[in-house]
Amino acid sequence: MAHRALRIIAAALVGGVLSACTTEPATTGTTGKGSSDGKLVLGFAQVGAESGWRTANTKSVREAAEKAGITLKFSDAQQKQENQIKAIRTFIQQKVDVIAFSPVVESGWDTVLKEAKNAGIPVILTDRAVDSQDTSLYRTFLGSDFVKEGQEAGKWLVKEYEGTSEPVNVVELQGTTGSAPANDRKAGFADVIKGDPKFKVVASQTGDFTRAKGKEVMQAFLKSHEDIDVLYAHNDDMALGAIQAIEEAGKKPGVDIKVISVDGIKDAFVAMQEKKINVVVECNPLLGGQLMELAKKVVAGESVPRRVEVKEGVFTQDEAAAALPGRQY
Ligand code: GYE
Repeated sequence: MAHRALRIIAAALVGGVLSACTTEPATTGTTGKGSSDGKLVLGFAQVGAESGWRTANTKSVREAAEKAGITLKFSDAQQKQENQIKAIRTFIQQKVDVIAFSPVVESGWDTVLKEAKNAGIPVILTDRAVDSQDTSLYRTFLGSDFVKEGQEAGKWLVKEYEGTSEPVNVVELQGTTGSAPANDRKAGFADVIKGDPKFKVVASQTGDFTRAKGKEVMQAFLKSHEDIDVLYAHNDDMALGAIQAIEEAGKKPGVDIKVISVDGIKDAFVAMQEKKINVVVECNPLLGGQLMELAKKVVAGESVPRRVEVKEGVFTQDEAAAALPGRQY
C-alpha cells in the first residue's frame, strides 16, 4: 500500500518535473487559427500605460510583432487585474495561438491560466511574474530580476554613505501594490541596507508607478518628515513626480534629498544631467524581439528556457550624460 502510494507520488513528481522542463507541441500545425491569413496570432494583455517604461514596452512589442509577421491582438488593462483576466478569456475564445501578458499583480491567476492550458494555448509571462505554485501554467518568463535591481539601489546607497555614522533617513515610493516589481524592489533594497542600522526607511507608500501619485505621496512625506535625506523610488515616473514636490517645498532634489530611481527612461537621464536624480538602476523594456522569438518557438512545440532575463546596468550622473544621446527609450 505504502509502496503503491510512493510510486504514485514519484510518478506524479516525474510528470510534474517533465512538464515543467519541456514544452508540449500544443498548437503545432494549427498556427493561425485566430486569423484568416495563416499568420501566427499573439494575444498580448498589457498592464496599462502608467509609465514611460510601459509606453516603451508597448511600442517595442507592437514593432517587433510587425517585423516578425505576427498578428498582434493587443489589450490595455488600465492597471486592473479584472480587465487582464477578461482580455485573456477573450483571447482563449478567439483561439489565438499564444498568449503573453504582463501580470499587474502577482497573485490570483491560477483559474484563468488553467483555462488557457485546458484550451491548449501556451502562455508567456512578460516582465512581471506570478506566484502560482503550478509552474506548468506558463511556458516561460521573459523579464528582469527585480530583486537584483533593488539590491543595486541599496548598494549605491551604502557606498554613498560609506564612512559616516550619522543616521540616514530614507523615504520609499513603492510601485503598484502586489506587483512583482514593487515586492521585489522593496525586498532587494531592504536586504542590502539592513546590515547598517544608520539607514532608516522612515516612510514607505505606493505611488502606483505614476508621476501624479509619486508627486502626491512625496508631498505628504515632506509634510510629515522634516529630515528626509534620500528618496528611493521604484520607478522613474514616481521619482520625477516627487522631484516636483521636493522643488515646490523649496528643497534641491539630488542635493538636499538624494534620489535613487529604477527604469532608465530618457526623462530620468535628463534629470540626472540636471543633477536632480543621483542614480538610476536600469530596467530594460525593449522585450519585443525576444518575445516574438519565444512565441514562435512555443507555438512550434520547441523547448524554451523557463526564464529569460534581459541585460541591464546601473547609471551614475556622469555615465548617464555619456549615454543620453544614444538612449532608445
Ligand atoms: O518599472 C514601471 C512600470 O513592470 C518593470 O512597471 C515594470 C514596471 C516598471 O510601470 O515603470
